[in-house]
Amino acid sequence: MRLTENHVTDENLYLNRRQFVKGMTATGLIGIPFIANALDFSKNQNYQEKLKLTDPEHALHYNNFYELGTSKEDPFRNADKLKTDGWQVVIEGECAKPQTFDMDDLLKLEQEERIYRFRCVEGWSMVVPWIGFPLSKLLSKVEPNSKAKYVEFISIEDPNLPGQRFRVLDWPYREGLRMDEAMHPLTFMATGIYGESLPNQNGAPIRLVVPWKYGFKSSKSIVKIRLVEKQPLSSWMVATPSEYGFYSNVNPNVSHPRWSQAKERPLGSFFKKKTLMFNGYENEVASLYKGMDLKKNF
Ligand SMILES: Nc1nc2c(c(=O)[nH]1)N[C@H]1C(S)=C(S)[C@@H](COP(=O)(O)O)O[C@H]1N2
Ligand SMILES: [Mo]
Repeated sequence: MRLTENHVTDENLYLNRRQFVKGMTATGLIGIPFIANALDFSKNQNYQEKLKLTDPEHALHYNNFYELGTSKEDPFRNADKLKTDGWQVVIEGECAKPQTFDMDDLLKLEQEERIYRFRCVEGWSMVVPWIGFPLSKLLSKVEPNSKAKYVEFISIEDPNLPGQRFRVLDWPYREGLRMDEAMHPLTFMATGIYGESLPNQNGAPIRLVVPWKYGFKSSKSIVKIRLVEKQPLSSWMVATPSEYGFYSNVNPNVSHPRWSQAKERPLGSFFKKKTLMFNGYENEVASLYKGMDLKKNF
């Protein structure tokens, strides 16, 4: 399965259907289950940029989560197929104190809210308030050693996930970051969104958010984090090597092989706007890539 431009333009179709569903709710025919548990968190004042937030109606129903299906509404529709009870995150590899964390342990870390821009490689974008903690806080608990040059993220694998019955990707979903990217203060582990626990379709119970990279780098439903010496291969690099490189930093000057990345359409808007270098986080992250050719190192 390869991404097509249909994925970019099918939102209108989806919107019409949502309007219909909304209408039915108003007449009391069906209810849309909304997200359940409130989280304890504080707003991190350093990340409260005054950006127009995406309507949750879009961010919670127009998703990419191929484990739950490849159409935009599949993850919401199949959300109950993802079982998050007893979830654990294993951290292993090049570190002094490999550990397995229960979700309770992770929720005991101080939870903060941050408003971030998010840009999918397909050309849509959103602005959402995530809740969670910086990945660096978690990684420092296992004490990475000097061989830990990269971090690999492994998502859930479960034969009951409808999307994993098909080999649209080499399961489980895998992504990676360089160690300095992983330890960057912007790199975030999200446990919630819009003030509530993450809904399944957005990657419950815990996902990565790397706001200066295309959305596919932000792995959902993570079960394992490995500290490794060599650059890991991501599922997308295996599936479509000509399209996806390891870095995948948002860059309006480097086109996707089949479309321009100069503009993006915020979910819920009919108009496109210019895409910003590093998705607007250039001041924070450009120094990570000093001396690198950003056209070659897509
Ligand atoms: N495990 C997993 N993580 C994933 C994906 C996926 O299919 N599986 N899709 C990625 C892509 S392409 C995007 S754009 C974002 C979408 O996140 P959202 O649905 O919360 O907006 O999740 C990313 N993380
Ligand atoms: Mo994406």
